[in-house]
Amino acid sequence: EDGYDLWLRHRPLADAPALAVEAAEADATVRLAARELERAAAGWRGGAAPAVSARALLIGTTASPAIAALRLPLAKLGEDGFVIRSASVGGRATMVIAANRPVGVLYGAFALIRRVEQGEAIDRIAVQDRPRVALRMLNHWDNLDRHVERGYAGQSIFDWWRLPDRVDPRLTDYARANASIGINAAVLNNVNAKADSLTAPYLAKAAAVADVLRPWGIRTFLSARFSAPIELGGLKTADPRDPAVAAWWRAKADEVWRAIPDFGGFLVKANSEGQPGPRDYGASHADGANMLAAAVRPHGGTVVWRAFVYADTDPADRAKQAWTEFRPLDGKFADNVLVQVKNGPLDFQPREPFHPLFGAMPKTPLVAEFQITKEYLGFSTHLAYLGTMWSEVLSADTFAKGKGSTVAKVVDGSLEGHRLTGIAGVANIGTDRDWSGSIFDQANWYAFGRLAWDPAADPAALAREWAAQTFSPAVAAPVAAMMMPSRQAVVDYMTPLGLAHLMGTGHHYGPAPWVADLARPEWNPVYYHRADARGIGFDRTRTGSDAVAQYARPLARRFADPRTVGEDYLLWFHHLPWDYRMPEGGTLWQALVRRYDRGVAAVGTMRAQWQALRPDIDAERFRVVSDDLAVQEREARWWRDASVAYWTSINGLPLPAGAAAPADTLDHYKSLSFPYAPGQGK
Ligand code: BDP
Repeated sequence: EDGYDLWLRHRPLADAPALAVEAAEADATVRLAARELERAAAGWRGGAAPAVSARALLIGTTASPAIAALRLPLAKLGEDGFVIRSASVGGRATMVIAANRPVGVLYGAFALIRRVEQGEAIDRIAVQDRPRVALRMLNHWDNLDRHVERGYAGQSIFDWWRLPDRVDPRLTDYARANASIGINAAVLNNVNAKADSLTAPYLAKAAAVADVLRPWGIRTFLSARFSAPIELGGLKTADPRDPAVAAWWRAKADEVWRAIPDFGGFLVKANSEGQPGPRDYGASHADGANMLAAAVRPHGGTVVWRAFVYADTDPADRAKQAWTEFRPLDGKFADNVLVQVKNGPLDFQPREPFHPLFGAMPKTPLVAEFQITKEYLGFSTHLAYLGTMWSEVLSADTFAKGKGSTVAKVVDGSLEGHRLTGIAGVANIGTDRDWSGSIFDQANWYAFGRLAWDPAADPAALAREWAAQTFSPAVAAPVAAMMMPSRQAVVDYMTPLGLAHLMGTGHHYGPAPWVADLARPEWNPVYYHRADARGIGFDRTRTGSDAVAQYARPLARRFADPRTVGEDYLLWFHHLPWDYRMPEGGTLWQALVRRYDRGVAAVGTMRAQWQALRPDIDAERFRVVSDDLAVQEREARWWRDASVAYWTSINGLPLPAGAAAPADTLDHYKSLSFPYAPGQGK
């Protein structure tokens, strides 16, 4: 049990249902669905011979007469939805999985398997389901040399060097795992893109990957480097308004679609962190996106344009820059452009308020971008279930069109009636046997797919669902009980009460709130916490950067008052004196130290909970998780001690009564360096 099988383990079940699967048509994807059902059923029987009286299971699309004749309510279930129910077929009681398209049948097959493995009786299963979001997309930050930026699970699974001649069978397992949770798009290369990925040899390689993904309902996308016309085409400019540039991209798009006929489109990071973009020529992000959109339009392609930018518009507050730059562009994007917005205004911190662009660009479909890989939450060593974090963002109310205008409704298009919709997750997948660098990081891949399918899904239910399949139904509840508070624990021991961006320079590993010497002010942790002898926190009210004004009125008012903002975003929006009185009693300083201690204690609790599960978990996975939890506890303490030592050096205050002194000196914590920490950009 090294974790390779993910949540698709299909272990023996008591009362295992025997299935006689019949595919109603010869389609490749429907055949895959049949094979998945047979494979699962064989696993449930645990090698026992197939039962003589197996349950009939008919699967297929409305294109087959057998399914069409059943007249199932598929009209409203769209391209990817499905129905599972019992019916009488030729006078015989039969389970049916039916859909409008083959991929819906595949999703139905995985849904049936998922339910059986959670203990549902197969003949009680009756489901109608459809995804709420059209593009459910992984973004791989994988470089062509297989280094994965912010990757903590080994090398890239895309072996560009050996492709297209050698196609790793692992890619099939990757596609299958994605399909099992509804993911239907993958961007194969890093947003910090090389133009090389658009050359003919690399397109042939990408085409070989696309061939593997296709039958599993996954479309291939590539990140495009905006200056490729210069680097590959020998043009003098990449100015989107230059007709030669537009012509180059049109020809390139034609070439890409010749290589990959169902290619999805381009993801673009422009004018951000050194990447080229339209702003280099005085053109806007809309000019750039629309030029590309015109190139891909004849092929039905999509441009996903990222809003993660740094701009000089708001030098006083980096968190304001994307809104200032993009909001005026609402209504200016072509209708095959999606703008991709990170969940928060800064950068995938353990906690941020939702990005103020959600709800602020009603005419533009916005993709929510989440980071599955844990760049800022302890890499793949710390156990942090992110389903709760993403759900917190998706259920946040933007108040854009009054109460109930949640981020989920912005993203699924229902608030403004957009049909082109998407959710993207920065993948945590690599060549490690367990795919994600740890067993529990698989849960984040899983929860991402399931939340992209249904942004209103309950993260606790998803945790139980994952645990039942990954371990066993018997431990689903206690494993989920470990997962649910785990992300708050990370917030508490790293960046409590709304603090952010206090990690070590470059690699983002470990605490470094003291860093103040980096070239750009907004790279420095001190820029974010602004602690001095009197207080701590970033004033984003009118007396400060006024970032609160980027939110809808009722929210802006709530955020602007330290008494109503709530503790989660307290120091995100406010600079407060150390002796500020907290609603819980005592001072801000006392509350801060209490949060650090609470975070460390929560990891101790997780360790104890895991130990109690020893009899129910296989030895191999039990041990690796135990080892990682020990590291996490040590590192949580390090975060707490280093942070407390630093804050006391600034505020000169004694430790609150009962709080332990840091184990080491501030100088010691400052002296630590990690030149070989994994996943760094390069
Ligand atoms: C930051 C990462 C950096 C990415 C960037 C992005 O540190 O490696 O390139 O986001 O999203 O969080 O483009």
